Amino acid sequence: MIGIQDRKLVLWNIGVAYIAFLIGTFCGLLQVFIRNDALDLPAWLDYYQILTAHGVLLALIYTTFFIFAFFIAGMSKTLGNFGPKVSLFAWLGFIVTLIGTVLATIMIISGKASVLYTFYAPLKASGWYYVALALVVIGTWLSSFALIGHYIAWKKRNKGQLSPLFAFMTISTIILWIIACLGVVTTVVFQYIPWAFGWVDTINVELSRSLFWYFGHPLVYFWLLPAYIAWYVVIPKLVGTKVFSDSLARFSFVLFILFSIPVGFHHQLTEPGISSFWKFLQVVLTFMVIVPSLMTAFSMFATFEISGRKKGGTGLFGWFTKLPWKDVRFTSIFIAMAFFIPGGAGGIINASFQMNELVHNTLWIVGHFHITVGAPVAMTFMGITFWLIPYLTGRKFTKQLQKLAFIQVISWTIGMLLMSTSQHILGLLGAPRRTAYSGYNGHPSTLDWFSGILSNHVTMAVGGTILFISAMLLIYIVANLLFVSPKAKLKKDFVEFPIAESDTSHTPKFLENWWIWIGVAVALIIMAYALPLSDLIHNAPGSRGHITW
Ligand code: HAS
Repeated sequence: MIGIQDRKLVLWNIGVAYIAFLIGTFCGLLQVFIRNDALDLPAWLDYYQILTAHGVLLALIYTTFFIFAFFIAGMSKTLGNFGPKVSLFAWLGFIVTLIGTVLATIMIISGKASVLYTFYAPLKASGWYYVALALVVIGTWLSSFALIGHYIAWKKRNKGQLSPLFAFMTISTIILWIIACLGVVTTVVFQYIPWAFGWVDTINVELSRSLFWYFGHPLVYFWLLPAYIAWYVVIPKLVGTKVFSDSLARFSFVLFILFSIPVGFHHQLTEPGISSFWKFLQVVLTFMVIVPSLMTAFSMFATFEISGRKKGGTGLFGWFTKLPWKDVRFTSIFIAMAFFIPGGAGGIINASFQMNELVHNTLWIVGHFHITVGAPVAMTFMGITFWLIPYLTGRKFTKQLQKLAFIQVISWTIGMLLMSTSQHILGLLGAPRRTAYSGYNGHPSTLDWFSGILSNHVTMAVGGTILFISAMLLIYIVANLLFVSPKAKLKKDFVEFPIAESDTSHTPKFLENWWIWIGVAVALIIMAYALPLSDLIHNAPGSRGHITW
């Protein structure tokens, strides 16, 4: 069991994560009804306010607090309890991130920041909103430094040894995060804040977007990699086997450090001001960042097959039936993985230069991110929640709660399938994203888009409603695991922190030489970004701010 101080910190992070989840999913529910014309909002509240709150609270805040909860718990479990300095930094990080979150939420709710979670200029929010975003990033950096400090202390005590897989993966994700944040910090501090407070008149829009996406794409891997940690480290334990290959697992994370950053232009393929050459180069690098996900898929299938065969599964697929389907911690994550097959394929379509023309800025993209961050990542976090909270509180994950957890996971699956399928189809037909207005004044060809069995706003609304009910069930389970469920007394009732054995005897030591990977990553970033960014700095025009709401 990890120490009481570390446990408290993890529980606070989880608590804030689920408060953000509660408000964020409620905003999601409102949104599908507004798009369906089934709800009129009061005058002080509008669609873009709700959309911003939904995106920020779920995609940025829920994920960030949950991820740090998982990291802190795992690092404390695998490397030992935090020392006083590490604890101090981690608490400071938590508090600063929380202050940023509260300030950002106040700005959004008071109608001063309806700029969506990508806060594209020249839409202009209150300067305090950008200050809040900067605080969130600084807070995560403080927490990151705490974890790096803890890791360095362990390395000093264990000279020449490879760190445990969980710690290695956490540090890889943190390296990725720190390098990625440089882009958003630069644009927020040097462009948005001076512009929003009126110290300068205009903002270089294309530069700000490019710096945002320098950060925005690795951001999606900051969400995904903690889920992958659970897939690599927790899942083998739940299915009763070892990590399939320690070197493969570490190498896949190294590839994410290298290739997840110099690819941001694939979000800007339709934008003027960046030449096709640089877009093409970054599309090629995007195809490189698909490789570690394919390695992960391979590793997962191997893990399942080895485990199933060990339990007597025969024939080509006999092992499949031997997986622990009755264990909701496993089933939730398995469904998460299954979602990532179409989710990842959709990503490959988005990244394919020409096909991007068809899907960009349509509901297809909204479908894509719901079956990447909204299912593979979120459902893995749910699977983690079911054991992490009772592990920390010492409460029982009772049979009744397990049943509820199954209902929750299945309903999330159904809701997400309905909503995201509808979004994908509508997007292919041409329905736009980032807008409340989607009827084109009742033009016949537009009305036609919404007449399919799956491709209509009602399906989306039904899906959204099921998702909301599922989210409320999850909140009920979380509250029970935190405060209500009886304390475990017998050994069998204590919930464990599942960490699988990982054989490091064949793992090359250079995989943990971070300077090599940071060096290669920086070289790739310079290659992909130096010239186009310099061109934008010198040639892209500035724009005054617009407040359209
Ligand atoms: Fe993406 C847009 C390309 C992955 C999230 N993406 C977005 C946006 C978000 C997002 C939020 O190239 C919208 C941003 C905005 O607001 O404008 N994405 C990709 C590519 C990948 C990818 C190439 N995206 C993600 C992940 C996300 C995420 C992960 C969140 C966590 N995405 C794009 C592009 C755009 C984009 C363009 C811009 C589009 C535009 O025009 O605006 C790749 O990383 C995907 C690789 C994944 C795979 C899948 C591997 C499968 C695995 C599962 C194995 C399953 C098992 C279970 C073992 C190749 C690992 C077996 C089960 C059985 C049932 C058999």
